[in-house]
Parts: sequence; C-alpha cells; structure tokens
Amino acid sequence: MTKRLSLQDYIDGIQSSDKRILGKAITLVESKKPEHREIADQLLKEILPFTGKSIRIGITGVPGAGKSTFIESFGKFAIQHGKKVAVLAIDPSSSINKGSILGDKTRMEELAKDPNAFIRPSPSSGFLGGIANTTFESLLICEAGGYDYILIETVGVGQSETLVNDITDVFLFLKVIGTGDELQGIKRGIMEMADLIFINKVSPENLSNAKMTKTELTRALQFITPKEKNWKIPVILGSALEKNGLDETFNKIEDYISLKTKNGTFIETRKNQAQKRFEFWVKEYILEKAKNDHLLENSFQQHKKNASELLSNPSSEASDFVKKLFEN
Ligand SMILES: Nc1nc2c(ncn2[C@@H]2O[C@H](COP(=O)(O)OP(=O)(O)O)[C@@H](O)[C@H]2O)c(=O)[nH]1
Ligand SMILES: [Mg+2]
Repeated sequence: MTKRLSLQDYIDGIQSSDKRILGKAITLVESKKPEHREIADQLLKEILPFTGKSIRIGITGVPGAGKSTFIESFGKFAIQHGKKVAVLAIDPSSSINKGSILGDKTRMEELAKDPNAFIRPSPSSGFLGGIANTTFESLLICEAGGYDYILIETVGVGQSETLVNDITDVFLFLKVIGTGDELQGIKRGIMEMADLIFINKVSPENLSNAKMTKTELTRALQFITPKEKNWKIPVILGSALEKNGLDETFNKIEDYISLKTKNGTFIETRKNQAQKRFEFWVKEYILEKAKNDHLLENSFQQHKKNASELLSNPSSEASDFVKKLFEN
C-alpha cells in the first residue's frame, strides 16, 4: 500500500514535473468517485494560476495514418528545440475491445524515456460510451507541470475530433496518400477543423502521388472557410517515420500561434471553448443531480420509462422532468 497523497503532495509533484505524480493526478481527475472529485476540484483550483501557457495541439487522422509515430518524432524534434512536451491519447478502443488498433504505437517508448516528455497513454475507459471526458482537465495538469506543447492524439473516428478541436489551439490533420478517389473519403468536417495538413508516409517512390494529393487537397481547401482569416492552411509533405517535414510543421505551428496571438483570436478561441465547457459541465451536473436526488429519483425513472416505451416524446418528458427539478 502506498501512502495517500495530500493536496500539497500533488501540487508539489506536478510543479516539479514528477511523472509519477502527474500520472496519479490525471487518474484523480478522471475518477468518478465523489471523494476523488472533491480533491480533484481543489487541485484544479490550486493549479489554475500555472495553467494556460502551453500550446495545445490536436492531431487527427484515420487509424493507421501514423499519428502516434508522428507524435513521437515531432515530440522529440520539439524537445531538441527547447520545448517540454506532454502527450495525451484519446483511444476509446481500449474500452471497447481491450486491444489496440493497427500496430498502434500509443506507448511511444523512445519519447517516454526523455526527461522532458510526459506521456499519458489511453484512458482506461473511453468517453464515447457516454462517460464525460476529462482530457481538458488532464491537459491543465500537464500545463501546470510546465509542459510547453501538449499533443493530443484523437482516435480518428466518431466524435473524438470535435472533442479535441474544442480544447486545442492548433488542429493538425494527418493524411495518408491514397488512390485517385481519396478526396471523397475525407470528411468535410475534418477539413473545416484543420489548421495544418501533414501528408504522411511520403517516400521517394510515392513522391509524385504525394504531390498530386497535395494539389487536390489545396484545391479542395479553396472551398472551405478556414477557422482563421488570413491563414492559408499549409499542406506539408513528410514522413513521421523518416522524420521529414517536422521542421516545417514546427515553424508553421509557431507562425500560426503568433498570428492568432497578434490578432486576438488566440485568447478569443480559448474563451469560447471555456464557455462551451462550462455549458457541458452544467448539463453533466444537472443530470447527475437528477439521477442522485432521492426525492426526484422515481420521477426521473418514470419520465425515462415513458420515453423509452415510446408513450410520448423524449423531449417533452425531459422538459416536464426539468420543470419539476427546478421547482424543488
Ligand atoms: N512507411 C511509413 N510508415 C509509417 C510512417 N508513419 C507511420 N508509419 C507506420 O504506420 C503504422 C501505423 O502508425 P501509428 O503511428 O500507430 O498510426 P495511428 O493509428 O495513426 O496512431 C505503423 O506501422 C507505423 O510504423 C511513415 O512516415 N512512413
Ligand atoms: Mg495511435
């Protein structure tokens, strides 16, 4: 049995980038247990002054595109350029089949060994099953640990892109070179979220195909309103494995952040994200209160049952129930 950590132990450990304590702090904010939640909330309050200073980078792409490999290579590159790097992975697959996908490299062993890197592998339970996601809170803990870049890997399917886009400053889309009809395979939504596109796995053998992909992507981008005015979304040719295109990516990210800082959209985006999160948590807490309130419990179950038995409209049942909730 290890000794239970005090609030101060957590704070000290986080601030000295103690990887073991960082890991424990993240486990704490992920926990659903009320006694953990209370100390987690206190911890998040205490570290607030030390958060907000990192660059939060989301990385998306289909499974197998090379996201984890990219993060490992790019992370090392950034460290060589004076950054401290934290990595968070969002991998709901672990909760679905306890396995990983397509030669997954979530462990990023080489990067993990670096004293200036902190890697938090997939959460033990996915959030796509309706469990609230706490990646943002994990990110704050990393920021308080003094990490300059927080890299967040999405799983590339479902809602994970939107969730990551809602907590990051830069969204990088990793694209693999495909055959002719590849543009059809790209979800429009992802193109609209992307701030940078990295065409991965480019080699001398497929260079001409890669260039064609770039031309097609560049054309497609003309029909998309970028998130940021005056920003031309770069399409970078590279290889995560061969470590090509990393310097260009690094420079473009820095350019993008300084553009956003200068024109005020950096802070504006963060404020909008915070509002969204606030509303998300209001919904979460109301639902939780509704489920746990003994006086209302029967009523909650009854309305839910009515809806599930198709006796009435789910939205009317919800509306009736919420009226009761606020009358109390
Ligand atoms: N040839 C080549 N293979 C790569 C490159 N980047 C990643 N891979 C391989 O693609 C596979 C999937 O990579 P992974 O990083 O796990 O993809 P993820 O699912 O997007 O995280 C692995 O076998 C990698 O070694 C690259 O630049 N070139
Ligand atoms: Mg991966």
